[in-house]
Amino acid sequence: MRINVLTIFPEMFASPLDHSIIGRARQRRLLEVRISDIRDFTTDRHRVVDDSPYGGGAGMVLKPDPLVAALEAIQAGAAQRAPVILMSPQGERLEHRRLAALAGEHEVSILCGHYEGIDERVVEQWVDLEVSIGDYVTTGGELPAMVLIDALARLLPGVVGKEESVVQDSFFSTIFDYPHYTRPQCFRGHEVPSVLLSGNHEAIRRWRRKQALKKTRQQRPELLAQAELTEEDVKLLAELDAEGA
Ligand code: 4GX
Repeated sequence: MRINVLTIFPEMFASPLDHSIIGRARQRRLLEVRISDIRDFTTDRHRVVDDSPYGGGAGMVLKPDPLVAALEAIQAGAAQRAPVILMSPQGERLEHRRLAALAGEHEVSILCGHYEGIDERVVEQWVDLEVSIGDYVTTGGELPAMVLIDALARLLPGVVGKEESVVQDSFFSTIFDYPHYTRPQCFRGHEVPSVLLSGNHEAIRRWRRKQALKKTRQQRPELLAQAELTEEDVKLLAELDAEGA
């Protein structure tokens, strides 16, 4: 998959996309990230990318001309036009379902806004989808874009190893993962739950499922309400109730 990024801070993308799973995916050509500096598409002497809003008011707005010139440069020579995504607090909240759909695209372009935002004519005429990473405000669209790229990349075939993809599956369904423990067996007086040392795989499986249900109900009861529960799940939840958990 190819991801084009349009930004006024291209340097911000260097480190986060160079390491770990995403860095490896890029080396292996499973993912290609192309960063465009919007400033390179200005035509004035001072390379100005922003201007004050018509109608007055605080802050600045990204000018439409360099933005659209950058989009056209990306689209030049492309077989089809890749969907254009704007990172914005006014966008649809990013969720797994949307990521799974986007993972099926050959190419997408991500626009990183700044200040009060971008000229609305660009949103109306050139943007296909507005995406928000949550109901809070970041200082720019770059970190939200990197969140989108990271979460999208791990859904591409071959990016996450086989072992991890099983864990990934547990996030597809709407119940949380179970808690994990590693050595030492006793850490600062806190023991690993004894069932995990028992060697009884059936007891371990059941305990993990119960803990996953407990955590989900505590943190996100609405996820549990949507989940498809098995007969065993219902039994485990009743046990948790009886324990007062
Ligand atoms: N999820 N921000 C973008 C500027 C802006 C405003 C309006 C376009 C339209 C954010 C988020 C986010 C702050 C990035 C405002 N750009 N982006 N920026 N939450 O808060 O994605």
